[in-house]
Amino acid sequence: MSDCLFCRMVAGEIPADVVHQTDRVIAFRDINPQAPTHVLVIPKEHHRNLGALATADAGLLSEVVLAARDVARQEGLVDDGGVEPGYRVVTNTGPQAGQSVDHLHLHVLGGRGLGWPPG
Ligand code: DGP
Repeated sequence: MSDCLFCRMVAGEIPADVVHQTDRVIAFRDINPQAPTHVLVIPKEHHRNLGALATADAGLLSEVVLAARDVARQEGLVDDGGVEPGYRVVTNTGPQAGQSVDHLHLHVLGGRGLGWPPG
């Protein structure tokens, strides 16, 4: 979609600090980080949100989740046994949840203590 910010980043029209990518998934640092690690993981193909992608292509959803795990591992947030220090994966859906870009993105957050519940 030509009017989608993240599609334009995928196309290379807007610069991105890319930390990881596969054929179908790309991960880049958030422009306004909320933690020492704050990376956005997205499918390169446009899907509006989590439910839309799950309906359209469950295999691609799995690739996005695995990329989030790979980013966390790369950032030193998880060891191979899946223990400390940990990380959080969040995806906002809809305006009340704070979704500001209508292209599915998983926020991968870590590197500090994260409170619960989120605001
Ligand atoms: P959300 O509010 O959940 O839809 O998250 C959108 C995120 O996208 C937000 O944390 C800020 C980030 N963001 C917005 N514009 C840009 C940009 O141009 N570059 C990067 N790297 N991140 C952006």
